Amino acid sequence: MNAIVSVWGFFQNNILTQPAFFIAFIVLVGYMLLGRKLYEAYAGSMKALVGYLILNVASGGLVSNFRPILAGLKERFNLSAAVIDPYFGQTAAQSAVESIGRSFSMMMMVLLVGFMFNLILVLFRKITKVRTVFITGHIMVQQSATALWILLFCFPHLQDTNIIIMLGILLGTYWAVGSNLTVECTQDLTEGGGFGIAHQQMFGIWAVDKIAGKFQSKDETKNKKIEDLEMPGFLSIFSDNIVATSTLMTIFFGAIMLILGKDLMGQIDTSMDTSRSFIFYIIEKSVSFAVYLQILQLGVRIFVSELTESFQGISNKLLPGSIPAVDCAAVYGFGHPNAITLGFLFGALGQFVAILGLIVFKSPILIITGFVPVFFDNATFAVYANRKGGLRAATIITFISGVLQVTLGAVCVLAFGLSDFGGWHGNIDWSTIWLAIGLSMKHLGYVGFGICLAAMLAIPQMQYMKNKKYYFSITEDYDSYLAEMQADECVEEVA
Ligand code: ASC
Repeated sequence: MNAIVSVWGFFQNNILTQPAFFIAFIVLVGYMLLGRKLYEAYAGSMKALVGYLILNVASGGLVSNFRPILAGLKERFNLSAAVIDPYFGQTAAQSAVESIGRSFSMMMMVLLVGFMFNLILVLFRKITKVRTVFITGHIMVQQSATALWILLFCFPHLQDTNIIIMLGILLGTYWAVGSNLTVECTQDLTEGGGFGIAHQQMFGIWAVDKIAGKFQSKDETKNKKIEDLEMPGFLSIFSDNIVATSTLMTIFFGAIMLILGKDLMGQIDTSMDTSRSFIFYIIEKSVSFAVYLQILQLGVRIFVSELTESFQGISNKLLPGSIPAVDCAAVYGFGHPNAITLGFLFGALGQFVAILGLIVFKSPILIITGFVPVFFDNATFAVYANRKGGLRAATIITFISGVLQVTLGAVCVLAFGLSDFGGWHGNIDWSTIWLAIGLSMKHLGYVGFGICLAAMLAIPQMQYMKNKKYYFSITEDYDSYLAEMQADECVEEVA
Protein backbone atom coordinates (compact mmCIF):
# COMPACT_ATOMS: atom_id res chain seq x y z
CA MET A 1 0.00 0.00 0.00
CA ASN A 2 2.81 2.34 1.00
CA ALA A 3 4.53 1.65 -2.30
CA ILE A 4 1.38 2.59 -4.24
CA VAL A 5 1.03 5.80 -2.24
CA SER A 6 4.62 6.82 -2.88
CA VAL A 7 4.44 5.97 -6.60
CA TRP A 8 1.27 8.00 -6.85
CA GLY A 9 2.85 10.85 -4.86
CA PHE A 10 5.77 10.85 -7.30
CA PHE A 11 3.41 10.89 -10.30
CA GLN A 12 1.31 13.65 -8.82
CA ASN A 13 4.23 15.93 -7.93
CA ASN A 14 6.31 15.42 -11.05
CA ILE A 15 3.81 14.76 -13.82
CA LEU A 16 0.14 15.42 -13.05
CA THR A 17 0.65 18.93 -11.70
CA GLN A 18 3.38 19.84 -14.20
CA PRO A 19 1.55 20.40 -17.47
CA ALA A 20 4.70 20.15 -19.64
CA PHE A 21 5.54 16.67 -18.37
CA PHE A 22 1.91 15.60 -18.23
CA ILE A 23 1.41 16.51 -21.86
CA ALA A 24 4.69 14.86 -22.87
CA PHE A 25 3.54 11.74 -21.02
CA ILE A 26 0.15 11.77 -22.72
CA VAL A 27 1.83 12.18 -26.12
CA LEU A 28 4.15 9.24 -25.39
CA VAL A 29 1.29 6.98 -24.30
CA GLY A 30 -0.92 8.21 -27.14
CA TYR A 31 1.65 7.40 -29.87
CA MET A 32 2.35 3.99 -28.35
CA LEU A 33 -1.36 3.21 -28.33
CA LEU A 34 -1.46 4.24 -31.98
CA GLY A 35 1.16 1.54 -32.56
CA ARG A 36 3.95 3.94 -33.50
CA LYS A 37 7.56 2.84 -33.11
CA LEU A 38 9.10 3.61 -29.74
CA TYR A 39 11.57 6.10 -31.21
CA GLU A 40 8.70 7.93 -32.93
CA ALA A 41 6.75 8.10 -29.68
CA TYR A 42 9.88 9.41 -27.97
CA ALA A 43 10.40 12.06 -30.65
CA GLY A 44 6.80 13.30 -30.43
CA SER A 45 6.93 13.37 -26.68
CA MET A 46 10.17 15.40 -26.69
CA LYS A 47 8.67 17.90 -29.12
CA ALA A 48 5.59 18.27 -26.94
CA LEU A 49 7.79 18.74 -23.87
CA VAL A 50 9.92 21.39 -25.53
CA GLY A 51 6.87 23.10 -27.06
CA TYR A 52 5.13 23.31 -23.71
CA LEU A 53 8.29 24.49 -21.96
CA ILE A 54 8.56 27.24 -24.58
CA LEU A 55 4.96 28.20 -23.79
CA ASN A 56 5.96 28.21 -20.10
CA VAL A 57 8.89 30.53 -20.79
CA ALA A 58 6.41 32.93 -22.32
CA SER A 59 3.47 32.72 -19.94
CA GLY A 60 5.81 32.47 -16.94
CA GLY A 61 7.77 35.47 -18.24
CA LEU A 62 4.60 37.50 -18.71
CA VAL A 63 3.35 36.59 -15.26
CA SER A 64 6.62 37.13 -13.40
CA ASN A 65 7.47 40.41 -15.16
CA PHE A 66 4.10 42.13 -15.24
CA ARG A 67 2.28 40.79 -12.19
CA PRO A 68 4.56 42.59 -9.67
CA ILE A 69 4.21 45.86 -11.58
CA LEU A 70 0.43 45.91 -11.22
CA ALA A 71 0.58 44.64 -7.66
CA GLY A 72 3.15 47.39 -6.91
CA LEU A 73 0.31 49.92 -7.06
CA LYS A 74 -0.89 48.53 -3.75
CA GLU A 75 2.44 49.33 -2.14
CA ARG A 76 2.90 52.66 -3.85
CA PHE A 77 -0.35 54.03 -2.42
CA ASN A 78 -0.13 52.04 0.79
CA LEU A 79 -3.54 50.50 0.18
CA SER A 80 -5.23 47.80 2.08
CA ALA A 81 -6.70 46.01 -0.88
CA ALA A 82 -7.21 42.57 -2.35
CA VAL A 83 -5.26 41.72 -5.48
CA ILE A 84 -7.46 39.74 -7.87
CA ASP A 85 -5.05 37.15 -9.22
CA PRO A 86 -4.95 33.37 -8.71
CA TYR A 87 -1.40 33.41 -7.29
CA PHE A 88 -2.51 35.89 -4.61
CA GLY A 89 -5.79 33.96 -4.33
CA GLN A 90 -3.96 30.72 -3.62
CA THR A 91 -1.88 32.33 -0.86
CA ALA A 92 -4.95 34.01 0.61
CA ALA A 93 -6.89 30.74 0.53
CA GLN A 94 -4.04 28.90 2.23
CA SER A 95 -3.78 31.53 4.99
CA ALA A 96 -7.56 31.47 5.45
CA VAL A 97 -7.65 27.65 5.69
CA GLU A 98 -4.80 27.66 8.21
CA SER A 99 -6.35 30.54 10.18
CA ILE A 100 -9.19 28.23 11.22
CA GLY A 101 -6.75 25.49 12.16
CA ARG A 102 -7.35 23.19 9.17
CA SER A 103 -4.73 21.47 7.07
CA PHE A 104 -4.03 22.91 3.63
CA SER A 105 -2.45 19.65 2.47
CA MET A 106 -5.97 18.30 1.81
CA MET A 107 -5.77 20.37 -1.35
CA MET A 108 -3.65 17.78 -3.20
CA MET A 109 -6.09 14.99 -2.30
CA VAL A 110 -8.97 17.12 -3.54
CA LEU A 111 -7.10 17.55 -6.82
CA LEU A 112 -6.62 13.82 -7.17
CA VAL A 113 -10.28 12.97 -6.49
CA GLY A 114 -11.34 15.77 -8.86
CA PHE A 115 -9.12 14.53 -11.70
CA MET A 116 -10.32 10.94 -11.22
CA PHE A 117 -13.94 12.08 -11.22
CA ASN A 118 -13.35 13.92 -14.49
CA LEU A 119 -11.98 10.68 -15.99
CA ILE A 120 -15.01 8.73 -14.73
CA LEU A 121 -17.37 11.25 -16.30
CA VAL A 122 -15.55 10.85 -19.63
CA LEU A 123 -15.48 7.08 -19.34
CA PHE A 124 -19.27 7.10 -19.00
CA ARG A 125 -19.67 9.70 -21.68
CA LYS A 126 -22.61 7.90 -23.31
CA ILE A 127 -24.56 8.77 -20.15
CA THR A 128 -22.79 11.91 -18.91
CA LYS A 129 -22.12 13.47 -22.37
CA VAL A 130 -18.74 14.73 -21.15
CA ARG A 131 -16.04 14.68 -23.85
CA THR A 132 -13.05 16.48 -22.30
CA VAL A 133 -10.24 15.69 -19.87
CA PHE A 134 -8.87 18.71 -17.97
CA ILE A 135 -5.09 18.38 -18.04
CA THR A 136 -3.77 21.81 -16.97
CA GLY A 137 -2.17 20.77 -13.67
CA HIS A 138 -1.05 24.13 -12.27
CA ILE A 139 -4.58 25.47 -12.76
CA MET A 140 -5.99 22.45 -10.91
CA VAL A 141 -3.69 23.31 -7.99
CA GLN A 142 -4.84 26.94 -7.82
CA GLN A 143 -8.49 26.03 -8.17
CA SER A 144 -8.30 23.28 -5.55
CA ALA A 145 -6.85 25.82 -3.13
CA THR A 146 -9.55 28.45 -3.63
CA ALA A 147 -12.36 25.90 -3.68
CA LEU A 148 -11.03 24.29 -0.50
CA TRP A 149 -11.40 27.59 1.30
CA ILE A 150 -14.91 28.15 -0.12
CA LEU A 151 -16.05 24.71 1.06
CA LEU A 152 -14.52 25.10 4.51
CA PHE A 153 -16.06 28.56 4.78
CA CYS A 154 -19.49 27.06 4.01
CA PHE A 155 -19.10 23.84 6.04
CA PRO A 156 -16.59 24.65 8.80
CA HIS A 157 -17.40 21.55 10.85
CA LEU A 158 -17.12 18.97 8.10
CA GLN A 159 -14.40 16.35 8.55
CA ASP A 160 -11.38 16.17 6.25
CA THR A 161 -12.45 12.98 4.45
CA ASN A 162 -15.91 14.36 3.71
CA ILE A 163 -14.40 17.63 2.49
CA ILE A 164 -12.06 15.77 0.14
CA ILE A 165 -14.83 13.63 -1.36
CA MET A 166 -17.42 16.41 -1.66
CA LEU A 167 -15.02 18.94 -3.09
CA GLY A 168 -13.28 16.42 -5.34
CA ILE A 169 -16.63 15.56 -6.93
CA LEU A 170 -17.67 19.22 -7.22
CA LEU A 171 -14.37 20.34 -8.74
CA GLY A 172 -14.08 17.31 -11.02
CA THR A 173 -17.55 18.13 -12.31
CA TYR A 174 -16.60 21.77 -12.88
CA TRP A 175 -13.43 20.72 -14.74
CA ALA A 176 -15.30 18.22 -16.90
CA VAL A 177 -18.38 20.33 -17.61
CA GLY A 178 -16.54 23.64 -18.03
CA SER A 179 -13.98 22.30 -20.47
CA ASN A 180 -16.71 20.38 -22.32
CA LEU A 181 -18.52 23.70 -22.85
CA THR A 182 -15.56 25.04 -24.83
CA VAL A 183 -15.46 22.19 -27.36
CA GLU A 184 -17.64 23.60 -30.16
CA CYS A 185 -16.27 27.12 -30.22
CA THR A 186 -12.66 25.97 -29.87
CA GLN A 187 -12.97 23.34 -32.62
CA ASP A 188 -14.42 26.07 -34.87
CA LEU A 189 -11.76 28.62 -33.95
CA THR A 190 -8.88 26.18 -34.44
CA GLU A 191 -10.49 24.37 -37.40
CA GLY A 192 -10.45 21.03 -35.67
CA GLY A 193 -7.42 21.59 -33.41
CA GLY A 194 -8.69 18.67 -31.33
CA PHE A 195 -8.60 20.31 -27.92
CA GLY A 196 -10.84 22.20 -25.51
CA ILE A 197 -9.87 24.77 -22.89
CA ALA A 198 -8.97 23.83 -19.33
CA HIS A 199 -8.44 27.12 -17.57
CA GLN A 200 -10.09 29.77 -15.42
CA GLN A 201 -12.68 31.24 -17.79
CA MET A 202 -14.35 28.22 -19.43
CA PHE A 203 -17.95 29.30 -18.75
CA GLY A 204 -16.82 32.77 -19.77
CA ILE A 205 -15.59 31.53 -23.16
CA TRP A 206 -18.90 29.79 -23.79
CA ALA A 207 -20.85 32.94 -22.89
CA VAL A 208 -18.61 35.17 -25.02
CA ASP A 209 -18.99 32.88 -28.01
CA LYS A 210 -22.77 32.97 -27.59
CA ILE A 211 -23.10 36.76 -27.33
CA ALA A 212 -20.32 37.94 -29.67
CA GLY A 213 -22.43 37.49 -32.80
CA LYS A 214 -25.05 39.91 -31.41
CA PHE A 215 -22.56 42.75 -31.81
CA GLN A 216 -22.69 42.40 -35.58
CA SER A 217 -24.36 45.32 -37.32
CA LYS A 218 -27.03 44.80 -39.99
CA ASP A 219 -24.94 47.02 -42.20
CA GLU A 220 -22.28 44.54 -43.38
CA THR A 221 -19.72 47.26 -44.11
CA LYS A 222 -19.61 48.19 -40.43
CA ASN A 223 -18.67 44.68 -39.35
CA LYS A 224 -14.93 44.89 -39.04
CA LYS A 225 -12.73 42.16 -37.70
CA ILE A 226 -9.51 43.14 -36.00
CA GLU A 227 -7.53 41.81 -38.97
CA ASP A 228 -9.53 43.99 -41.42
CA LEU A 229 -8.64 47.23 -39.67
CA GLU A 230 -7.06 49.57 -42.13
CA MET A 231 -5.35 52.41 -40.38
CA PRO A 232 -4.82 55.63 -42.29
CA GLY A 233 -1.38 57.22 -42.85
CA PHE A 234 1.27 56.64 -40.24
CA LEU A 235 -1.18 54.62 -38.11
CA SER A 236 -0.84 51.83 -40.65
CA ILE A 237 2.33 50.73 -38.83
CA PHE A 238 0.04 49.47 -36.05
CA SER A 239 -1.45 46.78 -38.25
CA ASP A 240 1.79 45.01 -37.47
CA ASN A 241 1.28 43.17 -34.22
CA ILE A 242 4.83 43.65 -32.93
CA VAL A 243 4.67 47.40 -33.44
CA ALA A 244 1.17 47.66 -31.94
CA THR A 245 1.90 45.55 -28.87
CA SER A 246 5.26 47.16 -28.09
CA THR A 247 3.91 50.68 -28.48
CA LEU A 248 0.71 50.13 -26.52
CA MET A 249 2.47 48.27 -23.72
CA THR A 250 5.15 50.96 -23.46
CA ILE A 251 2.41 53.54 -22.97
CA PHE A 252 0.43 51.34 -20.56
CA PHE A 253 3.16 49.84 -18.39
CA GLY A 254 5.39 52.90 -18.89
CA ALA A 255 2.73 55.07 -17.23
CA ILE A 256 2.41 52.62 -14.34
CA MET A 257 6.18 52.29 -13.89
CA LEU A 258 6.55 56.09 -13.88
CA ILE A 259 3.87 56.26 -11.17
CA LEU A 260 5.71 53.61 -9.15
CA GLY A 261 9.01 55.46 -9.59
CA LYS A 262 12.55 54.17 -10.04
CA ASP A 263 13.15 53.31 -6.36
CA LEU A 264 10.10 51.15 -5.92
CA MET A 265 10.66 49.50 -9.32
CA GLY A 266 14.21 48.72 -8.16
CA GLN A 267 12.74 46.90 -5.15
CA ILE A 268 10.15 45.06 -7.24
CA ASP A 269 12.68 44.03 -9.88
CA THR A 270 15.97 43.31 -8.14
CA SER A 271 17.64 42.59 -11.47
CA MET A 272 17.27 46.25 -12.48
CA ASP A 273 20.62 47.90 -13.27
CA THR A 274 20.28 51.25 -11.50
CA SER A 275 23.18 52.77 -13.43
CA ARG A 276 21.09 52.63 -16.61
CA SER A 277 18.52 55.23 -17.63
CA PHE A 278 15.06 54.51 -16.16
CA ILE A 279 13.44 55.42 -19.47
CA PHE A 280 15.41 52.78 -21.36
CA TYR A 281 14.64 50.30 -18.60
CA ILE A 282 10.93 51.05 -19.04
CA ILE A 283 11.10 50.61 -22.80
CA GLU A 284 12.94 47.31 -22.56
CA LYS A 285 10.61 45.97 -19.90
CA SER A 286 7.47 47.00 -21.79
CA VAL A 287 8.50 45.65 -25.17
CA SER A 288 9.35 42.33 -23.55
CA PHE A 289 5.57 41.86 -23.56
CA ALA A 290 5.71 41.58 -27.36
CA VAL A 291 8.74 39.31 -27.09
CA TYR A 292 6.87 36.89 -24.82
CA LEU A 293 3.81 36.88 -27.08
CA GLN A 294 5.99 35.82 -30.02
CA ILE A 295 7.58 33.05 -27.95
CA LEU A 296 4.18 31.90 -26.74
CA GLN A 297 2.90 31.36 -30.24
CA LEU A 298 5.96 29.37 -31.21
CA GLY A 299 5.52 27.04 -28.22
CA VAL A 300 1.82 26.54 -28.94
CA ARG A 301 2.49 25.59 -32.55
CA ILE A 302 4.99 22.93 -31.50
CA PHE A 303 3.05 21.15 -28.78
CA VAL A 304 -0.51 21.43 -30.08
CA SER A 305 0.17 19.48 -33.26
CA GLU A 306 1.84 16.62 -31.36
CA LEU A 307 -0.88 16.50 -28.73
CA THR A 308 -3.71 16.49 -31.24
CA GLU A 309 -2.23 13.67 -33.29
CA SER A 310 -1.14 11.45 -30.41
CA PHE A 311 -4.34 11.89 -28.40
CA GLN A 312 -6.10 9.87 -31.07
CA GLY A 313 -4.37 6.86 -29.52
CA ILE A 314 -5.93 7.64 -26.16
CA SER A 315 -9.33 8.42 -27.61
CA ASN A 316 -9.31 5.27 -29.78
CA LYS A 317 -8.25 2.89 -27.07
CA LEU A 318 -8.71 4.29 -23.56
CA LEU A 319 -11.24 7.10 -23.51
CA PRO A 320 -13.30 6.82 -26.67
CA GLY A 321 -14.31 10.06 -28.31
CA SER A 322 -12.55 12.28 -25.80
CA ILE A 323 -10.24 15.22 -26.40
CA PRO A 324 -7.79 16.91 -24.03
CA ALA A 325 -8.51 20.36 -22.62
CA VAL A 326 -5.47 22.61 -22.26
CA ASP A 327 -4.27 26.10 -21.24
CA CYS A 328 -6.18 29.05 -22.74
CA ALA A 329 -2.92 30.33 -24.24
CA ALA A 330 -3.15 27.47 -26.75
CA VAL A 331 -5.68 29.47 -28.80
CA TYR A 332 -3.43 32.52 -29.07
CA GLY A 333 -1.79 30.96 -32.09
CA PHE A 334 -5.18 30.75 -33.84
CA GLY A 335 -6.57 34.27 -33.45
CA HIS A 336 -5.22 37.58 -34.73
CA PRO A 337 -2.31 38.64 -32.49
CA ASN A 338 -3.74 42.15 -32.10
CA ALA A 339 -6.88 40.60 -30.59
CA ILE A 340 -4.74 39.46 -27.67
CA THR A 341 -3.34 42.94 -27.09
CA LEU A 342 -6.70 44.70 -27.50
CA GLY A 343 -8.48 42.22 -25.21
CA PHE A 344 -5.95 42.88 -22.50
CA LEU A 345 -6.10 46.67 -22.87
CA PHE A 346 -9.91 46.93 -22.92
CA GLY A 347 -10.13 44.50 -19.99
CA ALA A 348 -7.66 46.69 -18.09
CA LEU A 349 -9.65 49.80 -18.98
CA GLY A 350 -12.82 48.16 -17.62
CA GLN A 351 -10.98 47.17 -14.45
CA PHE A 352 -9.57 50.67 -13.89
CA VAL A 353 -12.99 52.29 -14.40
CA ALA A 354 -14.51 49.83 -11.93
CA ILE A 355 -11.74 50.44 -9.37
CA LEU A 356 -12.42 54.17 -9.66
CA GLY A 357 -16.08 53.34 -9.05
CA LEU A 358 -15.18 51.41 -5.88
CA ILE A 359 -13.24 54.44 -4.63
CA VAL A 360 -15.94 56.99 -5.53
CA PHE A 361 -18.72 54.91 -3.94
CA LYS A 362 -16.57 54.23 -0.85
CA SER A 363 -16.63 50.45 -1.21
CA PRO A 364 -15.53 48.70 1.99
CA ILE A 365 -13.22 46.59 -0.18
CA LEU A 366 -10.65 47.96 -2.58
CA ILE A 367 -9.42 45.83 -5.47
CA ILE A 368 -6.06 45.92 -7.25
CA THR A 369 -5.79 44.66 -10.82
CA GLY A 370 -4.06 41.31 -10.99
CA PHE A 371 -2.20 40.41 -14.15
CA VAL A 372 -3.40 36.83 -14.76
CA PRO A 373 -7.17 37.52 -14.94
CA VAL A 374 -6.89 40.83 -16.74
CA PHE A 375 -4.56 39.43 -19.38
CA PHE A 376 -5.38 35.74 -19.82
CA ASP A 377 -9.20 36.01 -19.45
CA ASN A 378 -9.61 39.03 -21.65
CA ALA A 379 -7.05 38.16 -24.33
CA THR A 380 -8.83 34.81 -24.65
CA PHE A 381 -12.27 36.42 -24.80
CA ALA A 382 -11.09 38.81 -27.49
CA VAL A 383 -9.79 35.96 -29.66
CA TYR A 384 -13.18 34.19 -29.54
CA ALA A 385 -15.23 37.40 -29.72
CA ASN A 386 -13.32 38.69 -32.76
CA ARG A 387 -14.12 35.53 -34.68
CA LYS A 388 -17.88 35.84 -34.24
CA GLY A 389 -18.43 39.55 -33.65
CA GLY A 390 -15.33 41.40 -34.85
CA LEU A 391 -13.67 44.42 -33.31
CA ARG A 392 -16.81 45.76 -31.62
CA ALA A 393 -17.53 42.53 -29.79
CA ALA A 394 -13.89 42.03 -28.82
CA THR A 395 -13.54 45.48 -27.28
CA ILE A 396 -16.98 45.89 -25.65
CA ILE A 397 -17.07 42.38 -24.18
CA THR A 398 -13.59 42.64 -22.68
CA PHE A 399 -14.38 46.07 -21.21
CA ILE A 400 -17.50 44.63 -19.52
CA SER A 401 -15.52 41.61 -18.39
CA GLY A 402 -12.96 43.92 -16.73
CA VAL A 403 -15.74 45.76 -14.87
CA LEU A 404 -17.23 42.44 -13.70
CA GLN A 405 -13.85 41.06 -12.62
CA VAL A 406 -13.40 43.99 -10.24
CA THR A 407 -16.93 44.48 -8.93
CA LEU A 408 -17.74 40.80 -8.50
CA GLY A 409 -14.20 40.22 -7.20
CA ALA A 410 -14.99 42.70 -4.39
CA VAL A 411 -18.26 40.86 -3.71
CA CYS A 412 -16.35 37.55 -3.46
CA VAL A 413 -13.80 38.97 -1.01
CA LEU A 414 -16.69 40.08 1.21
CA ALA A 415 -18.86 37.01 0.69
CA PHE A 416 -16.05 34.55 1.44
CA GLY A 417 -14.53 36.43 4.38
CA LEU A 418 -11.20 37.06 2.65
CA SER A 419 -10.73 40.76 3.41
CA ASP A 420 -7.91 40.13 5.89
CA PHE A 421 -5.96 37.94 3.50
CA GLY A 422 -5.16 40.37 0.66
CA GLY A 423 -6.17 38.34 -2.38
CA TRP A 424 -8.87 36.67 -4.41
CA HIS A 425 -8.63 34.22 -7.32
CA GLY A 426 -10.02 36.87 -9.66
CA ASN A 427 -10.61 34.98 -12.92
CA ILE A 428 -14.09 35.40 -14.29
CA ASP A 429 -15.46 31.88 -13.66
CA TRP A 430 -14.39 32.22 -10.03
CA SER A 431 -16.14 35.54 -9.55
CA THR A 432 -19.37 34.35 -11.22
CA ILE A 433 -19.97 30.58 -11.24
CA TRP A 434 -18.03 29.93 -8.02
CA LEU A 435 -19.58 32.96 -6.34
CA ALA A 436 -22.98 31.40 -7.09
CA ILE A 437 -21.83 27.95 -5.92
CA GLY A 438 -20.39 29.42 -2.70
CA LEU A 439 -23.49 31.47 -1.93
CA SER A 440 -25.80 28.49 -2.59
CA MET A 441 -23.79 26.29 -0.24
CA LYS A 442 -23.53 28.98 2.42
CA HIS A 443 -27.27 29.62 2.49
CA LEU A 444 -28.75 26.25 1.55
CA GLY A 445 -26.12 23.89 2.99
CA TYR A 446 -26.06 20.40 1.49
CA VAL A 447 -29.15 21.16 -0.58
CA GLY A 448 -27.23 24.02 -2.19
CA PHE A 449 -24.32 21.68 -2.89
CA GLY A 450 -26.69 19.14 -4.48
CA ILE A 451 -28.39 21.77 -6.63
CA CYS A 452 -25.06 23.10 -7.93
CA LEU A 453 -23.77 19.62 -8.74
CA ALA A 454 -26.99 18.62 -10.50
CA ALA A 455 -27.13 21.92 -12.40
CA MET A 456 -23.58 21.48 -13.68
CA LEU A 457 -24.15 17.85 -14.68
CA ALA A 458 -27.28 18.92 -16.58
CA ILE A 459 -25.27 21.28 -18.82
CA PRO A 460 -23.68 18.63 -21.10
CA GLN A 461 -27.11 16.95 -21.32
CA MET A 462 -28.61 20.21 -22.60
CA GLN A 463 -25.74 20.67 -25.04
CA TYR A 464 -26.38 17.17 -26.32
CA MET A 465 -30.14 17.65 -26.66
CA LYS A 466 -29.58 20.74 -28.79
CA ASN A 467 -27.12 19.10 -31.10
CA LYS A 468 -27.56 15.32 -30.99
CA LYS A 469 -26.39 14.62 -34.47
CA TYR A 470 -22.99 16.26 -34.33
CA TYR A 471 -22.31 16.22 -30.59
CA PHE A 472 -19.81 13.38 -30.65
CA SER A 473 -18.61 13.62 -34.25
CA ILE A 474 -17.15 17.09 -33.65
CA THR A 475 -14.54 15.53 -31.37
CA GLU A 476 -14.29 12.11 -32.97
CA ASP A 477 -13.69 13.15 -36.56
CA TYR A 478 -13.76 16.86 -37.25
CA ASP A 479 -13.34 16.55 -41.02
CA SER A 480 -16.32 14.28 -41.51
CA TYR A 481 -18.28 16.44 -39.06
CA LEU A 482 -17.59 19.46 -41.29
CA ALA A 483 -18.44 17.56 -44.46
CA GLU A 484 -21.73 16.31 -43.00
CA MET A 485 -22.66 19.73 -41.65
CA GLN A 486 -22.03 21.33 -45.03
CA ALA A 487 -24.01 18.62 -46.80
CA ASP A 488 -26.92 19.15 -44.41
CA GLU A 489 -26.79 22.90 -44.93
CA CYS A 490 -26.94 22.42 -48.72
CA VAL A 491 -29.97 20.12 -48.36
CA GLU A 492 -31.69 22.72 -46.20
CA GLU A 493 -30.95 25.46 -48.73
CA VAL A 494 -32.34 23.41 -51.62
CA ALA A 495 -35.42 22.54 -49.59
C1 ASC B 1 -3.17 31.24 -15.01
C2 ASC B 1 -1.99 30.95 -14.30
C3 ASC B 1 -0.94 31.13 -15.13
C4 ASC B 1 -1.43 31.57 -16.43
C5 ASC B 1 -1.06 30.60 -17.53
C6 ASC B 1 -1.48 31.12 -18.86
O1 ASC B 1 -4.30 31.20 -14.55
O2 ASC B 1 -1.91 30.56 -13.06
O3 ASC B 1 0.33 31.01 -14.85
O4 ASC B 1 -2.85 31.62 -16.29
O5 ASC B 1 -1.66 29.35 -17.31
O6 ASC B 1 -0.81 30.47 -19.89
